[in-house]
Amino acid sequence: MNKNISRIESVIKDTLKINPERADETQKFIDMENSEKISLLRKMIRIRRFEEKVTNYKLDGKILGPVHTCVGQEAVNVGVCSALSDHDYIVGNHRSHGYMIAKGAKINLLMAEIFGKSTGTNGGKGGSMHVSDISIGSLGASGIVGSGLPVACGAAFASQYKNDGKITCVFFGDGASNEGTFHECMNLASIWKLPIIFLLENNGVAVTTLLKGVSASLDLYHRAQSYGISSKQIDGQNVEEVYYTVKSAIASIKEGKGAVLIEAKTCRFHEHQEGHAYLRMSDVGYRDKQEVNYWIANKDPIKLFSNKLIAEDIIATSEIEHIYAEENHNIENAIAYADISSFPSNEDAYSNVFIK
Ligand SMILES: Cc1ncc(C[n+]2csc(CCOP(=O)(O)OP(=O)(O)O)c2C)c(N)n1
Repeated sequence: MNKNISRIESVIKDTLKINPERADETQKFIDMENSEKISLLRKMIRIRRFEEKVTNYKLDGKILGPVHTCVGQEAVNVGVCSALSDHDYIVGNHRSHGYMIAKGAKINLLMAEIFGKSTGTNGGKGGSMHVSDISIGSLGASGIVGSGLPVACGAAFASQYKNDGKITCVFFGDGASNEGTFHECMNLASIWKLPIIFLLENNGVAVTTLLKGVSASLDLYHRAQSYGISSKQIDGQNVEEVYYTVKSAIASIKEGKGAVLIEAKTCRFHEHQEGHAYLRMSDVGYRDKQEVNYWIANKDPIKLFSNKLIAEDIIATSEIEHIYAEENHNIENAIAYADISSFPSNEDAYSNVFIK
């Protein structure tokens, strides 16, 4: 038992170890309105409730195809997308529901897409791993690990070429940072000084492979330095730190200093993939319940931010409960919308295949 506890403590210490000497970006942007702070909290709650519902429906067999949720990682989604402008671009990966919601996706359409319905953001032909919506600047998502990086470099190059002032942010995990595309794209973005943010969500695990088993260093932001890209490691469970760091990165890119890499240390509370029979933490043994319970008790970004806002007298507990009730209601509506929508028709198989 004691041996197990010390193993868990050491995993926790390793996984969330963040450079304590990092510069505090929050000092540069201390003017955030209270209403904006509450909005950050609301968006995280929206994502959490959305993902919990999706998990239940997947486990009930009502959603076809793989589903990866971002429960525990909401502060990264919300901090980043709230710092970006509406016209900026994002490129996701297999775990993209949260980025979409944080960037302003309509949850009815997103839910319908995950249910594979024709009313979805992608006509029901994408499903959970391929959600995108050009109207909110979400360029695409893909289940091929590391494949978003070159797409994002292309978008950033187009913005640079057209001088349209837009910034592209690409989200990827620690697993993707071991793909060749990561290194190729970092080099390209550096020599072309592309207006791009590489947002590395380091949750310490890729499916069941612990980072510490495959990487000589648990600090991945150092990798950017070898490509001449400025980089920073931050606490991905602190939504304000994420927000301010991205604001600072945007300012630096707008000054013409080129690409930035941000490594947000974070934790995934759920399984890699909801309901996958062979990847359960308990069966595979890469993680156990005690460890996950530790994350939930101590590193839940919503609890941490709620407590901070309450302590600063910015919001009352009753108001937070009200936000939960409203978001629950909207998500129930989204489920009802997805449920009554129809699946794509046979003819739809031929639509949106070629550009006319
Ligand atoms: C090129 C490629 N290799 C392997 C896989 C199988 N796979 C799916 S998700 C995943 C892990 C990705 O880990 P990470 O990038 O850290 O993202 P996370 O799942 O932690 O969010 C892997 C290996 C894949 N989909 N594509």
